[in-house]
Amino acid sequence: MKAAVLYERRAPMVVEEVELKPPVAGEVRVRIMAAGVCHSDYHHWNSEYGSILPLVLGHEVAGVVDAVGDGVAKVRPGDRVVLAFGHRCGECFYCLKGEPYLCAPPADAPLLKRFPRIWKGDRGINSFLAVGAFAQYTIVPATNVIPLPEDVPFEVGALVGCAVATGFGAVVNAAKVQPGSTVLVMGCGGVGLNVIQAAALVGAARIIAVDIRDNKLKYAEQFGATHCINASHEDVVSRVRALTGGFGADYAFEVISHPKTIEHAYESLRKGGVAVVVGMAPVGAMLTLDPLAMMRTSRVIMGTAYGNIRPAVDFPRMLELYRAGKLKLKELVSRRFGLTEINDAFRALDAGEVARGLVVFD
Ligand code: COD
Ligand code: ZN
Repeated sequence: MKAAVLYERRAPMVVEEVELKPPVAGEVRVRIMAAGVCHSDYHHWNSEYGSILPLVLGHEVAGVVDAVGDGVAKVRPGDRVVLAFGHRCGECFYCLKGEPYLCAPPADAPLLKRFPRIWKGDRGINSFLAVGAFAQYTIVPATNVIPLPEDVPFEVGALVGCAVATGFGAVVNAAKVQPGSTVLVMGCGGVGLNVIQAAALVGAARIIAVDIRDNKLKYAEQFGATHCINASHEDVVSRVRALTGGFGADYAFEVISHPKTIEHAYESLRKGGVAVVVGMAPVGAMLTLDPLAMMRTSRVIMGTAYGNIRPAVDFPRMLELYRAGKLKLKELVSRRFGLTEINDAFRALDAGEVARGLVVFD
């Protein structure tokens, strides 16, 4: 198959012919139809987060089942599917507790020993987040495969795999935003726009969107923001105070990945408010928070990994919300790229040109 391989950080990915090992027991091979380009892919292309090169990036995918390993009854070749990324061993403390987004399999777990699945001659190539979606095919455990209804386009399905899951999950599963709330959303990219539309869906009264780009704030309004702040020339904390009569926001989501903007999110809260860290800050970054004020104001700061998503439970409900016209997902797709244009797709993401760019396959 063809895959886009990252051999060196910050260097262009190389689209080339590679070999994919066949699926073993419990696994599914999927022909990829659409793969979103997410800022986490960009982070791992750009910075040292511990991923080992060479690597095929991409983790937001929908496609068609192409082959199944022994013992897989859940899907058959020809089925349309959305993929969840990462591991869900089903046996660790967190999986048993219903928090599979925190899955911590033992180091010798078979599901970790599956890699590398992609080879170039005698050199193994890793698959980002156990998916590696910037390729014609991927192999994943059957537990990470969720059926995609016939009437939902592959592009929409792909977005459900990360941007929607992470944004919607942050609001609904992690923060559990209450109707009538004032919600601050910092960063209006593919994930942030889903935080905004999920907040609108659960009945937030005021949604204050922050970005440094006016085109992103336009998108934010289309997805339900009631107020916009351009942080390139406005002070976020004082603007939020002014917009809320000095009170502050009930919830503040940081969907950018900077320690400074996490601090601003926290400082924009009312007493008892909740700041939610969605973005992955650089390794080793630290926050400066006033612990005395934290105690006196009963404020909360929490993290959320992958929107605290349980794919088997949450993907179908997000797909149903799309089918019911309650989640705008087609509107997120602002540009399509072929696999050979992958480096341009990364440039467009970094330049802030797209709500979501997608790599599409014939
Ligand atoms: N102030 C305000 N907005 C800013 C600033 C700033 N200083 N800097 C950048 N922005 C804006 C950009 O203009 C852009 O609109 C937005 O922030 C970022 O959007 P995208 O589209 O580039 O990125 P997303 O939405 O794909 O991803 C953002 C995340 C923060 C989710 C991502 O970077 C991340 O950290 N993901 C890990 C979290 C996680 O759970 N991941 C699951 C798999 S992604
Ligand atoms: Zn992602």
